[in-house]
Amino acid sequence: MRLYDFGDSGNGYKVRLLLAQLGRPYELVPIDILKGESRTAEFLARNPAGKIPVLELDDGTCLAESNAILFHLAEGTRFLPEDPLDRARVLQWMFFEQYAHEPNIATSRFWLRHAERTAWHEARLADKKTAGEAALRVMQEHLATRDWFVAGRYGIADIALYAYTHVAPEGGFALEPWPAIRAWLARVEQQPGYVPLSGGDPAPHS
Ligand SMILES: N[C@@H](CCC(=O)N[C@@H](CS)C(=O)NCC(=O)O)C(=O)O
Repeated sequence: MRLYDFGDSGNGYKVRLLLAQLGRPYELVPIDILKGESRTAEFLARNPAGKIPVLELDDGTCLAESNAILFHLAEGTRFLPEDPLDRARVLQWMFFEQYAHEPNIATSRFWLRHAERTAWHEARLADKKTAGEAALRVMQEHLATRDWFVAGRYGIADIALYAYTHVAPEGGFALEPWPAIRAWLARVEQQPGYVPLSGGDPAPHS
């Protein structure tokens, strides 16, 4: 199994975290998205959308979209419930992550870390701040009365949302106003097999 990935990507990190927690070996193939390596003909043959992460199975089949990869890898494991309604709730939170959270929090983080800051970016950062904070509010309210997103246990909905929430300050989103989120981040980091996004220890959240 091979994972085509970019080290600073939270979308790629979701997959790395689950693979570590599953104890599944894989070959990491670094793709430098800042140098256009996700847009070469060779890479587009693996994912026509030109985005990492891409998981290549041992038979050469490729699967893209971080949350689809999580769903596939988690099948039959403790990270994905069996109950049909719970599985739909996992999808509910992963679609929320892709629609309400990632386009605001992850994109702001990417622009602040890697992109040139133009007036165009500044205007959009302001809109993304409002929308990203709305997403954090939804998470805070859900977690105010629960330890985990779905079915009372840690799973791929938590992994999908953890990836960009724990680095939200790098996108200009303070976590101080959200105590239930900070407590949940700390719980995620105590899970067996947890690995950080990059080499060092995660920042404390509480
Ligand atoms: N919805 C996709 C988003 C993937 C994505 O945005 N990947 C970024 C890095 S985080 C990328 O590959 N960008 C390179 C490019 O667009 O050329 C997922 O969840 O996997």
